[in-house]
Amino acid sequence: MDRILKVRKEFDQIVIYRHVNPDLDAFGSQFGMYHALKTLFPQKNIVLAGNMESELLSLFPSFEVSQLIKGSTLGIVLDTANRERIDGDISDCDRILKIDHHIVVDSYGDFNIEDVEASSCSEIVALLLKEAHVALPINAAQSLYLGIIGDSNRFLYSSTSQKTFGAAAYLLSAGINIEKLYQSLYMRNKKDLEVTRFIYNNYQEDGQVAWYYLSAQDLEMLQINRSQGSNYVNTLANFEEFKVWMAITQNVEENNYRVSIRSRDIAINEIASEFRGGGHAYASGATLLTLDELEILVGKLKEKLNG
Ligand SMILES: [Mn+2]
Repeated sequence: MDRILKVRKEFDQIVIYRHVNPDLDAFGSQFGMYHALKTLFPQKNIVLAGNMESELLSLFPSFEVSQLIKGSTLGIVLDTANRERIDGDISDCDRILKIDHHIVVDSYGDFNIEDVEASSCSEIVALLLKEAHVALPINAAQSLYLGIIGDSNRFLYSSTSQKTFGAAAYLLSAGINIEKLYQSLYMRNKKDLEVTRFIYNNYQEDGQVAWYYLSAQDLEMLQINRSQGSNYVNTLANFEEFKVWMAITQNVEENNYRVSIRSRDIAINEIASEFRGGGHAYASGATLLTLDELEILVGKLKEKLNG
């Protein structure tokens, strides 16, 4: 980290990137790095890259949009496994520093800090700053904490390690108010209640597989878009009778049906890949061309559960 801080001193500006479709960890590591560098190098031009339209932004401390200047540029790319997923153009950077926790497929940086064991990219950034004894500003700490919470599902996933809690302790020492943070993160509204009620009233089951289906009409009636509709998949999680649970949503634009599959104890990504999808062992996505395919998918899942 000291070496990197020294390297940073040599650049006129630093551009901070993250992946497209940012989640809490992408934003968290990006804003955490941004606010930390702003404090460390107040004379430097620190630029946030990527599309900044997201509902998630209301959770994060405010930031300034600054323009690129001419001069030597360091690009820091966070939480992004491969070049294609970077939100923004890195071609004008003189040097690239990649910091990531995904499986290593593309070490596109001039410097690469890759830790696949880390719960989140935000954890890596927090520990780097801790190692360098940076007195963290509260807005950086808050951002990084949100990132860790997002990717570890509030320390629930097995990716949570002693290092994760070490990072969290360092962030807490900056004085963040986690109760307020959790309140803003987990606050729901009546619309959520309506969608949840609809799912509980209409879900279907076959053996140990449960799912809900939201047609375009349902989505319109519930006043949510398709991807929001599939985000409710874990409404069917944590029921002892169901080992696999799914959200199926009609995708009118592409004339198909998107499936989010979650499971407990049993890997479902190989089955997902048979239906134009894939992902993690216990969390995958798939696409059905017709609803008739759903029956085949459920059949294969049941077969796997019984095998
Ligand atoms: Mn991440």
